[in-house]
Amino acid sequence: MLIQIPPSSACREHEVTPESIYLSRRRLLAAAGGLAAMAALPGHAQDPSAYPDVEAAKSPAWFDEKLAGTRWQAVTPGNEAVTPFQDATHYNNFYEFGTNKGDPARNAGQLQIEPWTVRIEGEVGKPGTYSIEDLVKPHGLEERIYRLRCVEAWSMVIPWVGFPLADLLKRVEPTSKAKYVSFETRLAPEEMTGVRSGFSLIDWPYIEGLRLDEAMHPLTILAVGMYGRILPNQNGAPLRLVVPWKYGFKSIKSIVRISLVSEQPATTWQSIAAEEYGFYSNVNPEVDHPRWSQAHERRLPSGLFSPNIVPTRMFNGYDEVASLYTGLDLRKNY
Ligand SMILES: Nc1nc2c(c(=O)[nH]1)N[C@H]1C(S)=C(S)[C@@H](COP(=O)(O)O)O[C@H]1N2
Ligand SMILES: [Mo]
Repeated sequence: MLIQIPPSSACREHEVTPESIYLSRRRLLAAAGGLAAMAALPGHAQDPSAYPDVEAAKSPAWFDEKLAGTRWQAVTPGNEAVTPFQDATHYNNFYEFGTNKGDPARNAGQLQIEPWTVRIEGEVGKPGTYSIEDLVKPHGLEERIYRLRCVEAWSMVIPWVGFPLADLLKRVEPTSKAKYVSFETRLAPEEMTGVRSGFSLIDWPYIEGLRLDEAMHPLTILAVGMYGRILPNQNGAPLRLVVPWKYGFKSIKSIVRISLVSEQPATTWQSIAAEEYGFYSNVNPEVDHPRWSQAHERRLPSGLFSPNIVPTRMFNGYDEVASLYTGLDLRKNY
């Protein structure tokens, strides 16, 4: 985000968007119409193959068992087109695997995700180290189709499969001293070419954080899947945060530690450039990044000759979070 930018030139791979993507996009629009109709039938399971061009993947038994009970389309895309799977999985930010958008798809296969444990600690009554299967087991999965707005001014619409972070936090019983939640990504230099390169400005591991009330908001989820299948490594397998009203960098990938703390945590991008990336990072078309406007975004796929520019909405269109920020100056607290 520091090294590459001008957002207008940041999508080289999409300047020559193959015809096939547009064709599949048209099919997807048709499929989305069908899904909306299906969602109206209570208890009707969606066939995940409704998303075109999804690469099949072998997934562990714990995931298959949970996926079978998924509440599909718990949050629908409205009249927006879901981003094709190929774009959502080949245009990524995951700096542990390189700084170019295609690097995570190329390199994140190196990440060892089995076995995977998550440490939950700090201001909680029930700290512990959980295997990914034990962590997810008590929770019902839901499909949430959310807009993802990157601070670099591009965006996608992604069908996540996950569960509310609040449900997990309640399980571990936050104490009265818990005011923030901090999250940490796995750090394994031998698996992460971007960490080994030493080129990055990031002081690893990648850290993100939320205020406790933001973490408890029903829109905040932990995702384990997308497009009706397991999360690809480049999208943050096996467990990543999704906070749809905040810039994408808050949605930390491949989480190994969740700490409830009393002080605001020092987060990765804020530590690198506090004047550019704030702790809150709520999507806000009225507060520009010092080096570019945040008033509009490129909705991917977006080609050179058919740029798909849409206005950015306050809180990325998730107005229901506004009450979290009553009395807070969002210009100062960007
Ligand atoms: N650990 C880690 N998490 C991360 C990042 C990263 O570099 N490392 N990039 C963030 C940024 S800038 C964005 S926009 C989203 C992108 O998520 P996606 O690749 O699944 O679309 O992941 C976020 N989570
Ligand atoms: Mo981002």
